[in-house]
Amino acid sequence: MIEGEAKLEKAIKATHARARDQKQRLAWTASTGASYLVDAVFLGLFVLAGTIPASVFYFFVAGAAAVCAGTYALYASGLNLRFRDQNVIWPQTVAGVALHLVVVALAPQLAFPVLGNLFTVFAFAFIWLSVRNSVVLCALSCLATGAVLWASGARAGFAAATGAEVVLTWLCFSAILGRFLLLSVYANDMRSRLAEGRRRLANSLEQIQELVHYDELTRAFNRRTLTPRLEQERSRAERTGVPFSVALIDIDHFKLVNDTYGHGAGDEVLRAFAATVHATMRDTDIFGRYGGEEFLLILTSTAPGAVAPALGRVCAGLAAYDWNAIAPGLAVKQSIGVAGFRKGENVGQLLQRADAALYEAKRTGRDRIVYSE
Ligand code: GH3
Ligand code: MG
Ligand code: MG
Repeated sequence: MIEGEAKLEKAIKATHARARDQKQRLAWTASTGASYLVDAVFLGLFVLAGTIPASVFYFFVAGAAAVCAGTYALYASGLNLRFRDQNVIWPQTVAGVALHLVVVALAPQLAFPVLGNLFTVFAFAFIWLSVRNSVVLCALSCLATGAVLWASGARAGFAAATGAEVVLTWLCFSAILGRFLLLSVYANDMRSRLAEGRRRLANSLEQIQELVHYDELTRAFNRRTLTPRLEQERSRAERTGVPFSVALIDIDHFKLVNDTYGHGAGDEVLRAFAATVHATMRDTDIFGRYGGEEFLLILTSTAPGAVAPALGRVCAGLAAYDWNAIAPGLAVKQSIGVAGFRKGENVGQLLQRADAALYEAKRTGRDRIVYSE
């Protein structure tokens, strides 16, 4: 994919994600509104029960409506996207705390249910605010609550003079609990989404690991994996004196396969070729795709003079494979260059000798194994 296209796709994805977030935020405003509505209903009932004056109710409804409308307007206009706090949590929380404390100041006889209700505001805020902002929120709220309670003095209470007030206060606490229950549902949902995200990340990581080590088409080791394995064999052989050999296997006239039967059939041949070598090679040997239609087989603990049985089994497997199943008339042959490790040489030199042997195999008619001198 060209760079411009990649950038465009990224921008489109970001736009979609932003739109989804904004939709989610608008939905939150609805639940904030519903929460304030419950509070307003309780205040209204306390007005009817004669506990507080109607002015407190009107003040609360006006304040809550202003907070909800302001937040909704910010989300709907997209202005919130210009802030660092895109969810506008901080202003909403400060407004919520202020609103509750003013109600306590105006109606201290309801101090405790209203202060209890404040914890629903805190609970939502703490999910989103940074630890620093949470500390600031706690400190400010403590100070402000202290001041309001100090000013309220002995009038601060929890409205339980009549049966109606007792029931209302009890319902008020139950409603607070109910909202914590909703919060728990939300936290659980968030936890399971996080777990899902973690699972997907682990899957992606597994895929990336696979891409790093294996060839995508044939699922054999790729060159990146083969090189350090070769180096490992070399240093082992150097240290212990146990020999090893390499066989470069190149499919003959593979270009012709592509040209005659199509690239898809060519891919299929590469897959079947690698799978057949895998099925017939020794478990202790190492095999991978070295490039295009060229494969490398590392024959561990085997001197070049002793590779014939192992290599013979691989060649017999390839000869027996039903290539016609891929395309009628298709026949696949290969040339192999073998070199045994010589003490003191490096991996590059070893491969060069195997490549020279492979070249010789091609030059002398293909479909054969040539051993490096
Ligand atoms: P030779 O016998 O001398 O090895 O001839 P050749 O045709 O096998 O070798 P050449 O190097 O001329 O062509 C190799 C071809 O392999 C060319 C390239 O398009 C094809 N090839 C490389 N990788 C792939 C692949 O992943 N899929 C397919 N279908 N073809 C591939
Ligand atoms: Mg070839
Ligand atoms: Mg080749």
